[in-house]
Amino acid sequence: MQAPQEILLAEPRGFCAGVDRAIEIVERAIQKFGAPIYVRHEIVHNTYVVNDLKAKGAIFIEELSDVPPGATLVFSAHGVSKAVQQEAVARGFSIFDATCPLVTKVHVEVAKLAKEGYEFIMIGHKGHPEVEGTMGQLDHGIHLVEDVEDVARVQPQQTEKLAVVTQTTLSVDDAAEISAAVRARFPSVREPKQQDICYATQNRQDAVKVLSPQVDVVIVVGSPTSSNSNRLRELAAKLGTTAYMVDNADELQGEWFKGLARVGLTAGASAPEILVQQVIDRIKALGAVSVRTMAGIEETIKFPLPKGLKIDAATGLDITERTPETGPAGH
Ligand code: 10E
Ligand code: SF4
Repeated sequence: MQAPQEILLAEPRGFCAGVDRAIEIVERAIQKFGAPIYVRHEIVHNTYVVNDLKAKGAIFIEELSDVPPGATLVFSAHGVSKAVQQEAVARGFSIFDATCPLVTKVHVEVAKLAKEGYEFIMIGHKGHPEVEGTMGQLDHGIHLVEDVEDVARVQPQQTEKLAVVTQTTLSVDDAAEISAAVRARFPSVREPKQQDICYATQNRQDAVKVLSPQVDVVIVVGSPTSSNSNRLRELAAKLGTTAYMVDNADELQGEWFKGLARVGLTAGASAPEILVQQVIDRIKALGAVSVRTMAGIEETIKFPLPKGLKIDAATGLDITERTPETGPAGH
């Protein structure tokens, strides 16, 4: 059987600005305040990232009752509900909020429209921490729909003031279909000016759309818990290309590549480039001879760090006061 000849790398792939920022927040908090730093939920859904931060002194917890008094606590990039935020403040932790600013933007929109009397339909995946965080911005009045069937079943109390919000990492195509069903059932529904699905999700899915028809198999680097990574694998499969998602190079199986001419490779927004390079090395060891990076959008977006963790680029010195914020920023 002929070995794979070429690896085609999707562009863009891997870390987004929100993930970069969230990891940097934990690393800087450890540097500045010393280990341990507590993190509510996996900072991002990636096994390598979480293990790396554990080794540096982070402790990941789900329940705030597992955080000792006086500790420093970081909220994960997926965001938290008002109840979690309030409990953390009440327990007196020093809090750094690593919620992606694009998730916070959705929270802010929900709070603003709720004040104007709106009820919400949220398109998202049940049980996902981002969905719990966004729905948890209000005590009531947000109805979750996961698919078109749910849209037919949803029962808002009124329909004059109804708005749609979404999880940021959905399949762009599925979300469009579900939004269309919402619009068909509730024609006056208010939709986000700019959709809630973020630039990184959109760009990585667009790249897979370009990549998939050019290759015989698509490998997505990402952890099983990562929603956006799962969507990339699903998308490639929907486009008719065999697709696998792997957490690391050890999960690759030689028979996936036997006799194939081209292997497509991408990575979810929470998957570090080091894992992509290890996957490339392994596929090369199986017989691939060359690597080519697709042409693609260059992402330049970068989010600022929270107060108390900013370091001057020129001097390396802390440029804000020493005390961490009491209460999360950006909410
Ligand atoms: O499961 P998700 O794709 O939401 O999260 P992730 O940690 O794999 O990637 C980063 C995306 C975030 C924080 C949600 N906007
Ligand atoms: Fe932010 Fe989008 Fe990255 Fe989520 S996937 S952390 S919303 S940039």
